[in-house]
Amino acid sequence: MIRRSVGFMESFYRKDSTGTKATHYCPGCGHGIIHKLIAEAIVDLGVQDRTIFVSPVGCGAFCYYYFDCGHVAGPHGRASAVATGIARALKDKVIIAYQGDGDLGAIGFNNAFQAANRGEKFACFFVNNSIFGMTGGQMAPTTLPGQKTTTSPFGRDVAQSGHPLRVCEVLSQLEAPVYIERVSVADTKRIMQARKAVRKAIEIQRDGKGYAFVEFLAQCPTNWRLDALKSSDFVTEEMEKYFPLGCFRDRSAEAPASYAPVPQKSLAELFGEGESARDQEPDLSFAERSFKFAGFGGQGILSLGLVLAEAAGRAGHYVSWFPSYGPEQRGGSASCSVVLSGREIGSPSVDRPDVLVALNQPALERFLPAVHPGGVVVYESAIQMELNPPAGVRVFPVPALRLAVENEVPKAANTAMLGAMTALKLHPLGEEEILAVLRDSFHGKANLVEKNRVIFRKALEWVQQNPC
Ligand SMILES: Cc1ncc(C[n+]2csc(CCOP(=O)(O)OP(=O)(O)O)c2C)c(N)n1
Ligand code: SF4
Ligand SMILES: [Mg+2]
Repeated sequence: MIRRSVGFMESFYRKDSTGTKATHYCPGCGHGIIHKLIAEAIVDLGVQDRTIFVSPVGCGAFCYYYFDCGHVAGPHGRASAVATGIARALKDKVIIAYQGDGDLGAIGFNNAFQAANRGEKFACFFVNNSIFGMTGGQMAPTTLPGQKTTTSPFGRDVAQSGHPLRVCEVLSQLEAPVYIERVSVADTKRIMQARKAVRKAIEIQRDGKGYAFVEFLAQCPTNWRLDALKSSDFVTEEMEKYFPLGCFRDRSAEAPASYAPVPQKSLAELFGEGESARDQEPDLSFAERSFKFAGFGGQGILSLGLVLAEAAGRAGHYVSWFPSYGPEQRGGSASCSVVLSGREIGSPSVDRPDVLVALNQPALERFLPAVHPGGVVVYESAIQMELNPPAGVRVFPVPALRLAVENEVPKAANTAMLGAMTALKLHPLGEEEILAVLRDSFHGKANLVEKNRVIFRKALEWVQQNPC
C-alpha cells in the first residue's frame, strides 16, 4: 500500500471538512509532486521538527494545510525576505521558501535576488509553471515566447514583453549561492533527479552551509488548457528548450558547515520554579512573561518596551518586542508588546498580558480587561478612573509623571515606570542591567543619562516605600 509521507499531516485539518484527505491542487499539477518530494526529504533527513516552511501567494499558498512542520505565510513575493528574517533569528532551523514564478520572478524578484546575493541560509524552491496559476493564467516572467495566456492571447511577444526570465542563469552570476539546479517533474526519470536536488538543498540547510536554489519546471494543466499527459509533454518539449535542465552550481562539498544547536535553557533555570503557574492564584513566578506597554504617542512607550527587551536579550533571555505603529505615532495611543522567555517565543503578539503598564486612561480602558488572571497592572497614578480589574489582577498606581517632572525630564515617565517595575520584580533583571541599556540609548548625552538614572532610582524607592 502506498502511504502518505509522515512529512504531511495525517489529515489536512486546516481545510474545510470537504477536503481533509485531498490537496486543493488540480489533477496533474506539478505542485503536488514537488510537495511529495519535500515531505519525504524532511522526514528522511531527520529535520522535520526543525523545518520552517515559508509559503508564497499563488497556488502554493496553502502549503501550510499539508506539511507537518513550522509555517509562516509570506506576503506576495516576500517569501525570500521572510525566510531571511527567520534564518537570521533562528539559526538552527531548516528554512524553506517556496515560491512560484509570478511570486518570485515578478513581484518578488528583487528580494529573492538580494537574498541569494547575500547567501542567506535557506532553501528556495522555485516552481516555474510559466504562468500565474492561481489568478487564472496571466503571463508570467517565465512565459515562453509565443505562449498564449489570458494576458497574451496572441502569444508572448518578446518585443513588447521581454524575454522569459531564466532565474537559475541569473543567480549563477552571484558569488554567494552554494547550490543552484534546474529540474523538472514531467516524468519519472526527471522526478528522480528532482528528488536528489530537493534532498541536496535540504541537506545544505541541515548542515548550515548556505543558500540553495532549486527551480522546478512544473505543469499547470488547468491554465495551459491541456490534459495531464499533454502538460507533461509541454514541459519536456517546450519549456526545457528555453530552460535547460542541469546543475549550475554545487559548492556543497567545500562550503563550511555551521550548524550548531541553539542551547535551550530550562525555564526553571532562567526564572526559577513554577513554569505552569499561569492558571493558579496570583503568582508572578511563572516563566514566560508577557508585557503590554501603552499610553500616548510621545510618552516613550515603544522605548520603554525596547529597553526592557534589550536588557533581557543581553541577559540571555529569549525576547520579542512588537510595536504598534500607524496613526498612533502622531499623538494618539501607542502600544507595544514584549515577551521574555526561557525558550523560543511562539508569537510576539500579546493579547492577554501578564503585566500591563499604562500611562494614560485610554490604555487602561482598552487593555485592563485583558490582563491575565494573576497578572499585574502598573499605571500612572494621575489617571482619575475607577478601576475594575479582572479577578486576581493586582494594580499599582505609580506617580511616574510627577517623578519625571520633579526631576526635570517630563518625558521620562517611561523611565520611572522601569524603576517601578524593577522594584516590583515584574521582570527578572537587576537595576544595573536596565541602567546599562539606558546609558547606551542616551549615548553621548551624559546629562540625560544621569537624570534618567535618578528618575529610575526615585521610582524604585517610591515603590519600596509605598507598598500597595
Ligand atoms: C500584492 C498582490 N498583488 C497581486 C496579487 C494577485 N496574485 C495572487 S497569486 C499571483 C501570481 C501567482 O503566480 P505564481 O507565483 O506563478 O504561482 P502559481 O499559482 O502559478 O503557482 C498574483 C499576481 C496578490 N495576491 N497580491
Ligand atoms: S491552477 Fe495550475 S498551478 Fe494552480 S493548482 Fe491548478 S494546475 Fe496547479
Ligand atoms: Mg506560476
